[in-house]
Amino acid sequence: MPKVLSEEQIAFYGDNGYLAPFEGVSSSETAAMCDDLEAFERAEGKRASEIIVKGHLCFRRSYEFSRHPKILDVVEDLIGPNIFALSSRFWMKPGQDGSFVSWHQDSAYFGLEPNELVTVWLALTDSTPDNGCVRVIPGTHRGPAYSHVETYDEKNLLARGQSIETIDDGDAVDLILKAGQFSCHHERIVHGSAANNTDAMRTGIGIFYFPPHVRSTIGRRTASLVRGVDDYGHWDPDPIPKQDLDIDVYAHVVAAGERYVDPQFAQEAERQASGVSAIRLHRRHLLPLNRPIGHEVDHALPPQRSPQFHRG
Ligand SMILES: O=C(O)CCC(=O)C(=O)O
Repeated sequence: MPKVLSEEQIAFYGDNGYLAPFEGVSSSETAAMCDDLEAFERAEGKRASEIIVKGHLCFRRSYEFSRHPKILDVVEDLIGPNIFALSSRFWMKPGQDGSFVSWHQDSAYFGLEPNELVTVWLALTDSTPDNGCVRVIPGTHRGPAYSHVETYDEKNLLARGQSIETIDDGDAVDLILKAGQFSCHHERIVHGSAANNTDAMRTGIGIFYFPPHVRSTIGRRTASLVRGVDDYGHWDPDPIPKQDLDIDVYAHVVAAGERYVDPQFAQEAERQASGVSAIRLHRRHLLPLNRPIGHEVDHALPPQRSPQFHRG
């Protein structure tokens, strides 16, 4: 018996690979999270989107979001009562700067088997076609694992600019969300987003959930059990942040981010995900991003400092 979704919604997700919109967190919580991110950017001199993995462990508020009952109730109806959070990413798209996300499948890079992960994309600002909301191509989660080219395009927000070069996007659907609402999409659905043509930042957090029987195909890794029990033991526990930018937790996040962009790790993920139809690699150097920070905030961050993240 589903908790919050109707049988029709569950069937729609099975057929189409996405569902939206759902009411998630309040507008005061989304505004406070945006303030946290702006404070981080001001203090660190880099974008919060450079935290390419496990952003939910970096701030108390994002940690609470990752365990929010309204979010987990929907996820539970899609993948069952026992739920791990693998990772998360702040997706910040400044107004008029041309950033975009190319068509891709998350499954090509997550190194998971079977592919049952659900991404929750929680809007921290309104997310619309004008400011480059997430777009999905319905039903593609039931199709093939596509070949991805790694472009490392500076304007592509993906860690490697991974792109499906040829895809019919005539049926693409915009996932339009108000701040505080969220969408869900399947690990294998083809999705992306266009540039932000407004003057304001578009921000969301994508949180990646999977059931405990899912294994890592790229060695032992960590994840956070956010609901239920783990009867499989495939995953080691992530640390729990006691405060924003908790120094030990942050070091764990940095190490996981470095592993994520490590070429050997990446190649193994690609090999596992795509089998013999290898992903073509067009690698450039993995340089930290040195773009100017767009806006400033007044309040200070906790005193801890962080090591550098690679570019997300
Ligand atoms: O935020 C975006 O524009 C893209 C998000 C995305 O690719 C994802 O959540 O997997």
